[in-house]
Amino acid sequence: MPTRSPVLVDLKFDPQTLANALQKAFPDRGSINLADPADAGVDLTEVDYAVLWKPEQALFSRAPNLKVIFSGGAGVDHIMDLAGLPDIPVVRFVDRSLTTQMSEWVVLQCLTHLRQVNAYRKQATGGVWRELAQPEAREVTVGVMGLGVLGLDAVAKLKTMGFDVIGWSRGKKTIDGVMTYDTNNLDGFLRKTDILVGLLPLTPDTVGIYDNSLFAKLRQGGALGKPVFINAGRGKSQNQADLTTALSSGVLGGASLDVFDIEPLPAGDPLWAMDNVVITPHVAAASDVRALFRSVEIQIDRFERGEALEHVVDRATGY
Ligand code: NDP
Ligand code: OXD
Repeated sequence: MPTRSPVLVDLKFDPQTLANALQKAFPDRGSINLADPADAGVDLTEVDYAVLWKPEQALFSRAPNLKVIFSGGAGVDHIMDLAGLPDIPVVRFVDRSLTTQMSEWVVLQCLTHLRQVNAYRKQATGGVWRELAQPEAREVTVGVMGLGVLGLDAVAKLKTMGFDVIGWSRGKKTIDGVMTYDTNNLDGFLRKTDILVGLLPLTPDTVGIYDNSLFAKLRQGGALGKPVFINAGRGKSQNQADLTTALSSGVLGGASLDVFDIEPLPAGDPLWAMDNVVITPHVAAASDVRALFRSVEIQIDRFERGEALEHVVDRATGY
């Protein structure tokens, strides 16, 4: 029986969690963990498969015979930008738990702005007992940009909470009870949107897409008064200077941000001090590394049986 190639693992995750998960992963082929000093200098020339999250830059010259690359997360921008990326399948991580976590975060942020959690927190610090105007979820239109695995689940859960939900994607989608738009009618979508949720991948087409002109087209005077921006896609899709100006000038009434153009968000960034902004440190949906390795095992088995891999990135669109 031919020897099976070990799986190369270069994941910038918590090293202990990674080491624990690798004890039971890939029992029939083993692994090479670049986070383990004992594996750091190992010869990678015969390795077929790699699981990567923000890998080392020189990886592809060290591992020139890879057959498939698996992303450690749903996003693949950390791989697609790498110099020397070989022309082999790149597979996204699609997972129930990751999807569920993202929808929890999105629904939490929409409810936070709907129920004015920031304003009540500010009142509470001053000992103020005052009721604020309270629209119902159905009076608020949430516009979701990106109707992929994560966007579709978020749409379904926002609808369960009673929000009026609309969606925008590159290709037109049909979703029961949801008005959908494609790239031919971004403005029509924005004009109806009170809370904008960003769940787009980072690609050449989506860099800086959330900018001044986009924020200016969101609906003013809706049930929340001013529009709100929520982003858990990628930080480089937001023009952060424009976003900061839109928040301070009142074009936007608030924001919830999990992703930033520079991460960690630098100390002293004006966004930290804005009381209408919720900041989380890129944690909306974290990969469960055990589930990741199980999924990689299943996909390798498919590949070696000659079946098609699932969730392969389209090189032309970059996601
Ligand atoms: P998918 O690939 O399943 O979906 C992407 C969606 O974006 C699709 O609906 C696609 O349109 C749309 N899209 C892509 N490019 C454009 C464009 N130029 N114009 C309009 N629509 C576009 O991705 P996922 O839903 O799985 O994940 C989305 C992103 O979320 C990831 O790429 C990652 O960056 C981010 N993420 C963030 C996490 C966090 O913790 N903050 C965790 C996990 C993911 P179409 O349907 O027509 O193809
Ligand atoms: C992902 C992420 O892409 O965590 O999975 O950002």
